[in-house]
Amino acid sequence: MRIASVLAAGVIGLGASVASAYQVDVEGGQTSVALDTELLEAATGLVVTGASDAVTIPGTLAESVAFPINARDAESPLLPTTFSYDAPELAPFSGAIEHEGTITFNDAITVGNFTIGFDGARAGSLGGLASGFFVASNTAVEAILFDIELTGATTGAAFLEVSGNLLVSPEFAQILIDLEATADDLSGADVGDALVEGDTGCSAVEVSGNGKINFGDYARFLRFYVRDRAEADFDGSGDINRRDLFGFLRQFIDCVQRDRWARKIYKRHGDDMDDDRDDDDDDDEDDD
Ligand SMILES: [Ca+2]
Ligand SMILES: [Ca+2]
Ligand SMILES: [Ca+2]
Repeated sequence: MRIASVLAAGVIGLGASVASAYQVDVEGGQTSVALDTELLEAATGLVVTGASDAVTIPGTLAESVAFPINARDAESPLLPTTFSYDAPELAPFSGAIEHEGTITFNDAITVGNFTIGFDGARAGSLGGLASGFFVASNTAVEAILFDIELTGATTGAAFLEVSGNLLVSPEFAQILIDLEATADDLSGADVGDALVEGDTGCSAVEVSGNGKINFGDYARFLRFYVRDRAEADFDGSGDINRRDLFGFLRQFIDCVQRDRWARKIYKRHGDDMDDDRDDDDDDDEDDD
């Protein structure tokens, strides 16, 4: 997926509502953050000394921690996630991805409950690297800490995966100078990586683990069901019965339709953008 074209379309889409594609809401998931702790310590003297209970260790990236993405009905003090996008592209998009969890530096500076948002005015700053997406802290330290340089984006009806470099924002650079952590302006320094793994409400039926909703998932669920295994308790009731099968089927069909519809629209628009998801629908090669 060409990131520049995604972004351009996203920026254009911010002001207009486009009704022709399938809107997908991010409902949960997690964002992994791998800070370059050696670089950070050498440049600023900052050392991570703690993390709150909500933080998952390790995260998906090597040497990372993960922050859960808040639900769309999250209640104060947490912020509700509002990010939506049109599948299978990431554009247009709107809203923000909100997280729970904090980390503390030097037993003194706590940042977290992060917002990943987008500000078109930031796009192209920091030597052209800033995508416009940023990471803001919503604790006592209330500031944009990082601009995100996108390094990858894979989207669909079933999932959202976005990766990027964490660049010290101009605001964070000033905070570090004010704290006398450094005398240098560190704006734009790449101090880590982030990986957003957004749950779009279809992950419950993506049981084969290949990121697509297709026949392999249905076949695998049926096998769980017939063999009466705990994985078939789709509604979480503790029993395995027809309600689980019907519940699965209903959501499975909804998610397959979303995915198909999104792909059709995508084809109709005649965009020849690289698509790593254009293989056939009954691809169930990982369904052993
Ligand atoms: Ca990096
Ligand atoms: Ca699958
Ligand atoms: Ca059940």
